[in-house]
Amino acid sequence: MKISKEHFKKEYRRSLTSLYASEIHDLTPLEQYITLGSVVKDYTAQNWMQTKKEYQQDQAKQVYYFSIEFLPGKLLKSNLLNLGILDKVREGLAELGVDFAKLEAIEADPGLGNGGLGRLAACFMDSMATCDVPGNGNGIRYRYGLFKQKFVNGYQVELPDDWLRHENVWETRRENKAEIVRFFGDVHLEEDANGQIKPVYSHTEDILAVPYDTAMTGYENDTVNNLRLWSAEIPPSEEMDYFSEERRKSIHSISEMLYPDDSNYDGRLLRLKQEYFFVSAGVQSIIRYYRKLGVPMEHLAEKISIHINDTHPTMCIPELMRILLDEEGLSWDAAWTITMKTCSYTNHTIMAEALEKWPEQMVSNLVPRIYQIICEINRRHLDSMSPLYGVNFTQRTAIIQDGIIHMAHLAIIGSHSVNGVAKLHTDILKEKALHDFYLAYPARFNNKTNGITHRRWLLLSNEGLSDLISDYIGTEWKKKPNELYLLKAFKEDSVLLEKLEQVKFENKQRLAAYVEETMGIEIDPNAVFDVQIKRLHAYKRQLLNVLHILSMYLKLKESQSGEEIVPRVFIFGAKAAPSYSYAKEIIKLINAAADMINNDTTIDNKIKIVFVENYGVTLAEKIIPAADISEQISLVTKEASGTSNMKLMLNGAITLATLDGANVEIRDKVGDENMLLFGMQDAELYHFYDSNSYHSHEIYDHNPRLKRCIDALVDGTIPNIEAEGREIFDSLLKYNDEYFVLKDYDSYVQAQSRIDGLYRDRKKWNQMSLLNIANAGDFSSDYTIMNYADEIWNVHHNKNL
Ligand code: 26W
Repeated sequence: MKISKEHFKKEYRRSLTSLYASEIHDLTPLEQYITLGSVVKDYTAQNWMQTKKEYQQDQAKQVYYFSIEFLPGKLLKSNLLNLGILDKVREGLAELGVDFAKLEAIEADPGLGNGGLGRLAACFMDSMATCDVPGNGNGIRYRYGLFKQKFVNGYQVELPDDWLRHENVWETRRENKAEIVRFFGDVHLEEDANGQIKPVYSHTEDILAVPYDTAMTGYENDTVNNLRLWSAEIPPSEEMDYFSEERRKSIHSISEMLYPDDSNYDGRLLRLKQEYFFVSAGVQSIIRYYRKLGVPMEHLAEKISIHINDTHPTMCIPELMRILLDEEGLSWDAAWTITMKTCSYTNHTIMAEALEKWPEQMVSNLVPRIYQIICEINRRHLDSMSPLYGVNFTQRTAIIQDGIIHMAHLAIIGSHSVNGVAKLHTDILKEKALHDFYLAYPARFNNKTNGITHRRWLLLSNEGLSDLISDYIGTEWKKKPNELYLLKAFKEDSVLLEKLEQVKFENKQRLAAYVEETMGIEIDPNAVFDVQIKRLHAYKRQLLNVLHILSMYLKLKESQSGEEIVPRVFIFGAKAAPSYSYAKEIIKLINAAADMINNDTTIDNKIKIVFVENYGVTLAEKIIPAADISEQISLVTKEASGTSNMKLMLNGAITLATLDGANVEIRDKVGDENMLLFGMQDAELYHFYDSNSYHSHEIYDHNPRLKRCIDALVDGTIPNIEAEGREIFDSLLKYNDEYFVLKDYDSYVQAQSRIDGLYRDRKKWNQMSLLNIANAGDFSSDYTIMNYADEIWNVHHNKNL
């Protein structure tokens, strides 16, 4: 779709006239933004309809990506980039006297996710559209997204994220595609007129699920896929008669807010309701579409692929069985075969506390028919497995155990594919976490290492670097990201290396301006920007990072030798789940350390700590291009993959990492010499677990430098952390340091100490930076999605990559 600047300007004027019947300058920035949004939406509408029509006409196999979280980020700039009109629109608006950046700032960032899982789903939507994969996202349109984070006296405070207070220009309400979702009530099976066993429901509580669709534009192709987010509303049937406020509340509560836990299952009924709500609405709408194709139900798996993003959408399996059995009248075996061929599951974590285990009673009460079907799936699993593998094995893999329903077991038993999100993670699933299932279903297990969309995380958020790259290797890399590899040829090109340093410096200046403006902290763009941005979790070891900063600070203080260190700015971005008190204590510690160090005039600004508030997608786009060091310091085996590691690598940061998750594959690509590796490897950790021989206190007693900064937690060195310091001190020494912070401390400090020397050698540093960029193309989610399409979903994708 060729759109000229003049065409855009005409469209913009036409749109503001029809929307507001007034001149540009009489409009508020919000109105100017909404006008722009509606013009861009029009530009996508044609292709959106065309894409849908073609999929139906060609009866193309489609994939439905079920995820309880989506973190798309702001869509204005990415839609303009994908339409290929970003520069034209920016110039056109400027000529109309409108500042594009101002309008961009107004757009809400839909925080419909917690972290890695939700953002991955968004990167996948962008890549599916760009790779011409017939992909549909299916989730929940939360009225309130992930809480807004504020620091009050260094403590995290959560505020509601009212992201829909202004109109959301990108969504389209599809009332005519609404579905009814049934909860509670009784179900009994009865023989109907033609002898078929049919469930009869009574006293159910029905909810109207109304879909809101958002266009997912592909990059410079005419493909526009769909993200469908469901909203819970009062069913028309109930509109008329008496209606209690309480009932109204309970209906709306289903899509009211996102649960802010990102790796801690806490079995709330409302969460289970949310999971069945978007699953049932989604599967029913798929079957409604499929019936229109007029293809026998037996062939469903040839036309439809349902992907289960972690265990939260696992009820897709019994829900599809319900429809095939109860509405389509298929036999159990026929229905089961179709269901398994249609469904596939991705595991994103091995953390025990994150695995969903729902009380049988709660499930049977809320969704009785689904519960009946889960029981039958479990019974048949036990029947078929015990003769082959014996009772113990079968018991361990059972879905229902001691009144608990293990959702991961149901997801695996009901899917034809089970994948991990990085090589090490998938090996751990096979050898440890899901070993029994791997023995029973080896062919189902496969690895799909995560990826990121290089369009948002480089083209959009780091235009300086993108332009520099294109100056040297052309623009093919934009569509073929592994062409970034061509940059290797320039590693001795000092002009390029200097320009690379300049681009990084300008990004750091921009971030420094933002930090000054929003936090009043002055940071030096010549300093090393050392970045750790991810959810606050003990296994991600933000504590190890701050303990090193403390020891660096204390060393600086004590060695009045004015030791010449390269100035450091340690940048943290992290939200803690509101109920995760330990994580909130670490936030307080980091902020208290920041207050102390940032205001210590004796260290000549050599060290600064900047803990940015309300970290999310939009802030990540500001921080990542300015990063020199990427902190990926989780305890080995705990981080399934990580994706910020890939984003920071793509923007030229040097990765300081344990050999955990996808850090291993980053090392495989760029080489040890272009990273900073430290810490235990998985075998050593398993030895500690098996021998139960880890005693953190011993390390504390024999390492004075470490002891000094751990004591600083409780000896008043750091003001205002009495309670938190004690808690953290005890977690390390009294409760034996669950995440081996003390064990990895020395090698971490050692790796950190290499940074000064490397950073001072600007040519060396810039070469390392260039080689990281050159090797990051392979982590584009375009390749990840093509692997899913070829090896799991068996759906079309374009071959030009
Ligand atoms: C039940 C509460 C809950 C909510 C979310 C449990 C678990 C989750 C997610 C699975 C946690 C998550 O986001 N995991 C992250 O997924 C990323 C994408 O695959 C990985 O890169 C991260 O390593 C993993 O921690």
